[in-house]
This record gives sequence, C-alpha cells and structure tokens, in this order.
Amino acid sequence: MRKLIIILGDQLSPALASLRQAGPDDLILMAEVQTEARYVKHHKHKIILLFSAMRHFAATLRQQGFALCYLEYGAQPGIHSMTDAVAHALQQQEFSDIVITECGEYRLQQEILSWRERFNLPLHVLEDDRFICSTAMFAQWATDRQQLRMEFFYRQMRRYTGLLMDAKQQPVGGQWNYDKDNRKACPPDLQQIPPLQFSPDAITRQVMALVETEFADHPGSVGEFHYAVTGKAARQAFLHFVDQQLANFGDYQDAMLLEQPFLFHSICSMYLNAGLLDVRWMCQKVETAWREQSVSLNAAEGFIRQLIGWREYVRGLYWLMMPDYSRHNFLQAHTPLPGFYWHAGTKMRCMQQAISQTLQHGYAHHIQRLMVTGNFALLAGLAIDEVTAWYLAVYVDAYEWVELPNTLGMALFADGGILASKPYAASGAYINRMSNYCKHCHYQVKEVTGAKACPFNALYWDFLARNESQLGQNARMQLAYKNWHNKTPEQQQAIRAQAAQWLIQIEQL
Ligand code: FAD
Ligand code: DLZ
Ligand code: SF4
Repeated sequence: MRKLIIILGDQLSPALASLRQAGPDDLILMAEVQTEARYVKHHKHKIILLFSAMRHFAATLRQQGFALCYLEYGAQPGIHSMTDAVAHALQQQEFSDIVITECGEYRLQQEILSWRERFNLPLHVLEDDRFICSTAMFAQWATDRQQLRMEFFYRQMRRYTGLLMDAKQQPVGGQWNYDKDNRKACPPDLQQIPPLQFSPDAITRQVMALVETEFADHPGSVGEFHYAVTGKAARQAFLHFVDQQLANFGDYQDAMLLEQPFLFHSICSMYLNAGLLDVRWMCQKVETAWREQSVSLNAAEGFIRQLIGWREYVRGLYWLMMPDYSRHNFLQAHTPLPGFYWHAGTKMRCMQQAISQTLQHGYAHHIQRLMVTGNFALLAGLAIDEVTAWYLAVYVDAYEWVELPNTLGMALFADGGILASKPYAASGAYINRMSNYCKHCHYQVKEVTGAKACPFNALYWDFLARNESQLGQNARMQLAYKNWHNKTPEQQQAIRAQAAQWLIQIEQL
C-alpha cells in the first residue's frame, strides 16, 4: 500500500527515519506554508535558508528516484498549514498510512497528532534518531532524580557514545570537563579566520526574491544572506571550522569582541538544527582532530560537551516538561521588551553589538545570548513570553525545543531552577572581563549610580534585592547576597533608586 511521507523544513537529513521507510510506491510531501513561516517573525535568513535548503533537498530526492510532491510558498491557493498540505495530497491520491518523523515543537506536534482523527488513517510518528538520546531514554535517565543537571547527563552520554573515553571507559585526560579552561578573554589582535560563506545560487536567489516581497517586515536583510543551503556545503563549512578555528574555540569560548560577531565559534547550529549536519559525524571529526593532535583536549571536549551535553540535554528537558514548561514565570517578570531589542538603538555598547549582529546575521554566540541580551532581560525583569518570542524570531537556528529551555530556563531562570542551579545574573564587571565592549561604551562600567553608570550594575543589585524571597535561600547565591547585605542602607537605597530610574527610562538606555 502507498504511504504518504511528510518531511518538515528542519528534517533535511538523508538518513531521516521516515525517509528510510520510503519505498518506490510512496509519495514524499514537502510544503512551504504560512503557519510555519509566520508563527513568529522569523529572521529573513532563516526563511531563506530553510526554503532554499528544502528545495535543494527535494531536487536531490527527485534525482534519486523518489516520488515527491513539493508545494512552493503561496503557489496553491488555500494551503496555509501542514494540515492543509496533507489534506491536499490526500485529495489527489489514496494512501494507506501517513508517516512522519517526530517534529521539534510542541505546537506542531499537537497539529500532527490531530491528523489521526481528522484524516482517519493510521499515523506513524517515528522517533527522531538524529538525536543521540531519544525522548524515552532521557525520561528514563530523569526518573527518580531529585535534580536534573546537565553535567551528569553529559557523563552518561560520554559513556554511551564512547566519545573521548579511554579503553577502561574513563574520560581521556582523567577529567570529564575542562569548563574552567574555556573562559579566557580574547586579545583583540589574535588572528580570526572568518567562517565559510557561500554565494547564493539560482534556487537561493529565487527564494531571496520571494522573501523580499512576502516577508518584508521580518528582521534581517535579504541581500546579506551567506549561509550554506545543502548538506555538502554545510559539511564544508564545519570542516573549515575544525581546521581553522577549533584550536582556539576552547580557550575563547566565552570571550566577546567588538565587531567580531563569530570569533572562534562553529556557526553550525542553523545547519545542524535543519538536518544538514549530523551530530555523530561532527563529534567524530572533532575527536579525530584531538587524536591527531591538531587541537587540545580542552577545545575538543568543550565542543563535544556542547553537542552531546547541552544540545541533547535541553531537547530531552523540553519534551519531558512541555507544555507546562512554557508557562513558568518564577520571578514574576512582566516588564515589556524595550524597542531596542528590535533595532539595536541603545547606548549600551554590549547590547548594541549583540543585537545589531543578531539583526544582521541572525546569529550571536552563546555568551552574547546568555550574558548580554539574556542577562539584561533577567536583571530588568522583562516579560518571559516577549523575550522567548524574540529569541525564537531573531536567530536562524531557533526552534522551540532548543530556544525555550535556553531562554526561559538558562537565561531567565523562569523555571525556578529546573535547568540551572542558579540565575546567570551578572553586573557589568563580568562583561568587562570577557570583552572589550566597555572601553567603547557611553556608560562607565565601574560606576553603579549616576547618569553615566553602567545600567547592568544597579540593575544587578536591584535584581538580588527584588527577588530575595525566591533566591535568598539558594546556596549558590549566598556570596552575592552577603555582598549586598554588606552595603549600608543608604547605599542600598541609592542603588535601588538608580535601578528604578533605569527601568522608567528603559527605552532611552
Ligand atoms: P558553538 O559555540 O560553536 O557550539 C557548538 C554547537 O553546540 C552549537 O552549534 C549548538 O548546536 C551546540 N550548543 C552549544 N550550546 C548549546 C546550548 N546551550 N543549547 C543547545 N545547543 C548548544 N541554540 C540553538 O541552536 N537554537 C536556539 O534557538 C538557541 N537559543 C538560545 C537562546 C539563549 C537565551 C541562549 C543562552 C542560548 C541559545 N542557544 C540556542 C544555544 C547557543 O547559544 C547556540 O547553539 C550557539 O550560540 C550556536 O552558535 P554556534 O553554532 O556557533 O555554536
Ligand atoms: C521554520 C520553518 C519555516 C519558516 N517554514 C517551514 C515551512 O514552510 N515548511 C516546513 O515544513 N517547515 C518549516 N519550518 C520548520 C518548522 O517550523 C519546524 O519543522 C517546526 O518548527 C518543528 O521544529
Ligand atoms: Fe555594557 Fe555596561 Fe560595559 Fe557599557 S559599560 S558595554 S552597558 S557592561
């Protein structure tokens, strides 16, 4: 019997579970649809990357002899959602079953599950085994644990994959984690080799024209698109990173520099999350680079930890906790998102750099997302739903399974400590230590009060004071609270008045 096999825009992997089931009689359905393209104002580069990569992927499948129905954006009137696309395919031909690989967002998962009743056909939702840890395996790991912590999950994943393990099943080098060696500030004159960029081909140029007209009000500029849109090009970009940048990734993972949007990061999350790269292949390349002594252990371990540790961990957590997870607001944060998140017009140099490169490339690296834009949102108590919607919109790599735990849990501590053991709250001193931003800022990083004081400083202390009932008992916050309590009541009052002032004039910061 003939199966209808659906492939979503972030499932562009030749070894996808549902594709492995495709036989000569089956039809593969791919569709560019409004509901997926518009549920947030995705960055223009994200839409270009996905639509172009989908079209390239479809062309390859056709060449390989698969029967394929590809619905281009707006080409078929009345098709606005994946459900409409499936209904359209079912009107054209008869099928015995619908087959799809698990999707990445709860929102779409609910839509897919509704097909069973709506179309009255057997629906097979296959495990997405592009992830190393299945949702069932994660749930099993989480069972009976009082606290979920990435580090223990990561060790389990190292044992499970054998990555960076010795013959006795011990971590190579004798340590699981070299995190403390990943925190050097970067000398501004250290040579940077930019990530590989790609010129748009005819298919991409067609999509760029479409995005220019249909998504004109979305962030980003079409003309600056430079990402890979095929698996082959994405692998090239990643190998370039391993060859040229990985050696420095370990030391400078947390560093930030003015006018250096990419530093020594891999710029591969947008490819990996769309299915153009394979996580096991990437880890093997990195392990090999270490075994061949081209990179240090702290670089290889630091990188592999992000992939088999953090990435798999946040995905497991998302599916374990949804849908309740998205409703957490532990610190009752409700301040509206300031307009500068959308246009980068702020005198805070750190925020200006992180936001402007985000709007330009749909990219900022982890510490910019966490300790600059995320930290500001945490300290200022910005509304959780507005902040999470912003992160989901502006990054080319954003899908809710990865964005929500990172934003709501890691950056905003809105889950009250499910993901992180303490809030990643920091004053200007942290940003000054890890970057050269403060030297070029309108504000003075060492000042706490006054018109020119760094806003992060008063907001940091005010954050502690404001949230003492929720955070005061947290063992990892004791030193911070001790420092706050060491201040005189007059100092505390002046700092809190300054923070209140910043919040009143937040749009002018
Ligand atoms: P590198 O620094 O080169 O790291 C290598 C890879 O490790 C990344 O490509 C990514 O796949 C993985 N990785 C690293 N850190 C994380 C993490 N915390 N969670 C999951 N994977 C990780 N990542 C996304 O892929 N999509 C998102 O929507 C997203 N939203 C984020 C929101 C916030 C508030 C924060 C703090 C982090 C977010 N991250 C997200 C995680 C991380 O910032 C990005 O994966 C990383 O910056 C991507 O750049 P890169 O490929 O150059 O990463
Ligand atoms: C992000 C996205 C966009 C912009 N457009 C489409 C689309 O038109 N068709 C499609 O199949 N997928 C698209 N996607 C990716 C989906 O939103 C993604 O599969 C879900 O968010 C689950 O991760
Ligand atoms: Fe950011 Fe404050 Fe430094 Fe300015 S002084 S760059 S606002 S941390």
